[in-house]
Amino acid sequence: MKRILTLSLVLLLSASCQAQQHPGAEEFAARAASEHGMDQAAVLKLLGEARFKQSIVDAMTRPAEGKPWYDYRPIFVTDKRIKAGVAFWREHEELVAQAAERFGVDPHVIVAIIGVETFYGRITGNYRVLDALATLAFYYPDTGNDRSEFFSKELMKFIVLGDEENLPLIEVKGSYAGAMGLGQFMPSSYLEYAVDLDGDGRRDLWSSMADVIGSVANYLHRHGWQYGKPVTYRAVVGDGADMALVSKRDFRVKKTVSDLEQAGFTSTEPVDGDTLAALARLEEKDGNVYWMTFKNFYVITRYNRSALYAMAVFELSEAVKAGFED
Ligand SMILES: [Ca+2]
Repeated sequence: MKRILTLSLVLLLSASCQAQQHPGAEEFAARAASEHGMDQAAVLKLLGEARFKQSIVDAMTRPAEGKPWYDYRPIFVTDKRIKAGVAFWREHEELVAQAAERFGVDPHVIVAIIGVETFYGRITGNYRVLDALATLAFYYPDTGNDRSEFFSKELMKFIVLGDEENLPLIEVKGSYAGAMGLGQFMPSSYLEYAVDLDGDGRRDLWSSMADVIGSVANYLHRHGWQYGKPVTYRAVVGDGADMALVSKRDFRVKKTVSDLEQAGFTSTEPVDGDTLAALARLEEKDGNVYWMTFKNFYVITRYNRSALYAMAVFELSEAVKAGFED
């Protein structure tokens, strides 16, 4: 299938603008043609509309996830965000219940993800997604961890998505990393996991609250959410515990709770010995705190691969749930 519809609009609009040539843009356009049957010249024109943004490079080199937990937590787990979460849930109670039931995901976690990502839709990002993805695909900063290929793939998916959902590619706004809408979906996730819950034939993660809530629920579901199961419990660390078992970035559950007990880590809450778990360490002001993390914690890290992120979602979800049930 030729993807010309959306791109032809770009050709018209770009006639009056100064096109920018990016390193690697030619190869990208050639790949778009060979792999996706896109019009190579139109893709090159589109890329010519993308602007390099130093502010995007700067944001990428100082992510919030570089902070210790005691500085990260106050950004996301606040009274204001908890109260707004309860209000959001009450306002959209039927949709949240519908999505929770359909996808088998705990409702308070859906609410908390939207709360952490965009403050329930108040902050969805002011960068043009085209600028964000092109900057990170073609000018990725030298951080010792080159993710330009990841962003190049996302840029390609963004163009595919534009065609599928009829998005105005040179206007769409998002985060500095190119995440879009109330749930901050990257283009690949949008294509793969977004759902049309309100049934109007489009997947709209900006203005359809049904689609937003359904898509977040589906994302968690597809990554293996276990309804009603715990996310994480505090762990007590015994003398001589095997600290090598504490994960830094990979929270896949590989050990049983019994294994971890034998290695010196005990859950503060009762949990079956054959439950699969991992271990996380979070830095409090007066020292490290350890958590036994379960499959659902890992699923939250599919949204953002950071223990800080998953813990913020977990704490916010618990507080919102307590407020909602109050
Ligand atoms: Ca829809």
